[in-house]
Amino acid sequence: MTEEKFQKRIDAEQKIEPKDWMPDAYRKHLIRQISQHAHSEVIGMQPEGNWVTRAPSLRAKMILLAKIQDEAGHGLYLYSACETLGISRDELVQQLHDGKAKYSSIFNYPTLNWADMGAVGWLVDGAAIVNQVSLQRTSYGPYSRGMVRICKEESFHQRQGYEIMATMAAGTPEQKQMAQDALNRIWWPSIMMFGPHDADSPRSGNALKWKIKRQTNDELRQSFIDKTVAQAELIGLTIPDPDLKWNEETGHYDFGAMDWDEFWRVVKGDGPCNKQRLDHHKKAHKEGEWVRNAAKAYAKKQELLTV
Ligand code: BYC
Repeated sequence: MTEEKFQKRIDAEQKIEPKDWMPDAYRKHLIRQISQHAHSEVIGMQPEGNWVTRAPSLRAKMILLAKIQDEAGHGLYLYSACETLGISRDELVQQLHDGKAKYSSIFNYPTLNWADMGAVGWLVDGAAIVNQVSLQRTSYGPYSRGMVRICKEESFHQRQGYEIMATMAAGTPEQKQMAQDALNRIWWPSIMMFGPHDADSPRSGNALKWKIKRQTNDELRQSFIDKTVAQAELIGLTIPDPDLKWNEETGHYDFGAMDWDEFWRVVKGDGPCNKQRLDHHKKAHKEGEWVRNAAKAYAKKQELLTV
């Protein structure tokens, strides 16, 4: 098949499946994006795992644990989708450990107190949903199907966070202040999750042409901001952006400038927790080696028993 025919299939909204012919650049683009997405799900367990033992009630602890387990599951769906493109899980993890594969910038910020669990669920999962709802229509079949399943779970995560924020905002003045402080710290990093502005996004051209991405970084960021402002107002919290203003003409909120120096510093490895996150992943991966070996040995035994 030629690239022209491939593009015709994309333009006709046909899904591309693992055994279909695809240009090498399409395959590579997907491996990069899906693996970054998978690594984000798994590294994203760390800032939340930090608060499991200090959750303020048994109910809160159970919900947080379930959420973190869901993130591990999302990582697994995504690694599996990525493996259908002809790369192994081992290679993907190695790329993460060697610093060759990225993961979302947001997870390089610390979670300092319980209110941060609220802000992460509300804003980080909220931003992730906006992106992932759009990715449900991505052109690669296994990625698209993974997204459908992930989105169903992610909407519970967003509510878990919003419930924490609403409860704290309606609590004592100190609790409300903690919720506001978490919003102040996590707001800007969460809107940076959508990536650079469209004009500075080198990957967007091909991603949109191949319908891997269905909307641009700026379109998705705007949609998230438009949805989230009213949610903050409802619980009496203030988005920390003095330039945030409803624009009658465009029908969207205008918002202030993001600190792109900070964004690129974090993306390139120099955020507050980059080293900690990666070191922890390497340690956990090494310590889990015996579990992987045992699982492989068990699978092998079952295979021998069935022949
Ligand atoms: N962080 O040309 P661009 C979650 C990189 S986890 C780090 O716009 P693209 C969750 C980008 O990779 C949410 N790096 O790229 C889990 C590229 O570098 P390379 C994760 C970023 O791919 C637990 C360069 O900057 N979601 O849901 O068109 C708990 C230029 O960017 C970031 C996904 O991964 C960033 N924020 O657009 C709670 C969704 N932004 O690779 C929640 C899938 C940009 O050329 N991914 N870069 O060296 C995407 O939708 C797109 O890949 C992005 C970036 C919008 C992230």
